[in-house]
Amino acid sequence: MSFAIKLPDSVTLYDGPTGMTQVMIRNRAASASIALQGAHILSFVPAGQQDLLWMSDDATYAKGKSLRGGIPICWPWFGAHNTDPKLPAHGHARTSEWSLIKAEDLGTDTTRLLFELKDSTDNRYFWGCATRVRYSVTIGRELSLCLETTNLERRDITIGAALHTYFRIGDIEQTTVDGLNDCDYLDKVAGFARKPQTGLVRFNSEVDRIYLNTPQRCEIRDPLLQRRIIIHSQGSHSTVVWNPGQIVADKMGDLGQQGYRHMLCVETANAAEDTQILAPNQVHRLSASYRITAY
Ligand code: TA6
Repeated sequence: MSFAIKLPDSVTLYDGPTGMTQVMIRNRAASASIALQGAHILSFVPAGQQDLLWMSDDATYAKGKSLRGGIPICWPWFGAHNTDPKLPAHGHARTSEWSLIKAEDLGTDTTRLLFELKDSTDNRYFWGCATRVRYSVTIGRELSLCLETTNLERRDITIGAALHTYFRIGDIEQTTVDGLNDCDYLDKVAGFARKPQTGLVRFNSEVDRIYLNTPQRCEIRDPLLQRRIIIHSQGSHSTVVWNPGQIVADKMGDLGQQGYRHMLCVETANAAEDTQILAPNQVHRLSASYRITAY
């Protein structure tokens, strides 16, 4: 496949399911694949380890459809649009085409890619604001992400966002999240009631929460896969924690057989009261990095 920019040896392009263009990265520390639709990271496998990410066996790979699993980018709003219910949940960045504008090796074990959201009809139709949106993805021993929004309007704009990461886990009922102790959360399952978190976050039914004033570090503890996933965030003071539980998962239809047991979303976000107001020319960066360590 020919391409406008020069690609290093660690990066190749190929046609994924239903002809969707995907980028494959292989260096000494890790391999990864990313769909150009949504700049959607589908897998990240550090050398000698299991995938950090979970993709549903029943994900639909179709133009303009969000993929279930991996790392969807929620932008320019998180969740439902706050005034127009007809607009797509989580915005349109996750279903729009992105361009790969740069790819470079930083040594033999790190590769950095830079994507830009195309200024598409969707962008103008759903959003209508002039912005530059870039997404830097660094693949090495850890996976590092930075979503950068620049306001090109002559007025303030409001941005909500999340890196809606689906982590692969051994079993949801044995998995916990540490680091959110003492934070309040908005509980979507209880009409967004505000509640305090005490201790570890545990899962035995649907959990759908926006944690507020969250620290820059939290971790997923997974005794079955014998690993911990350390999450570092910047430019974010809200963290979304989501697992649909069996009842909601069965209704969703694209989570696969018992898929909900093997996924957990912990999302570095700008959600609820952490939504960002950007002045003209202001740049906001939402960053996350993920590292796997022994349990
Ligand atoms: O991030 C949690 C959440 O907003 C949940 O409320 C749940 O609906 C999930 O995202 C998936 O949303 P989606 O639009 O991808 O079906």
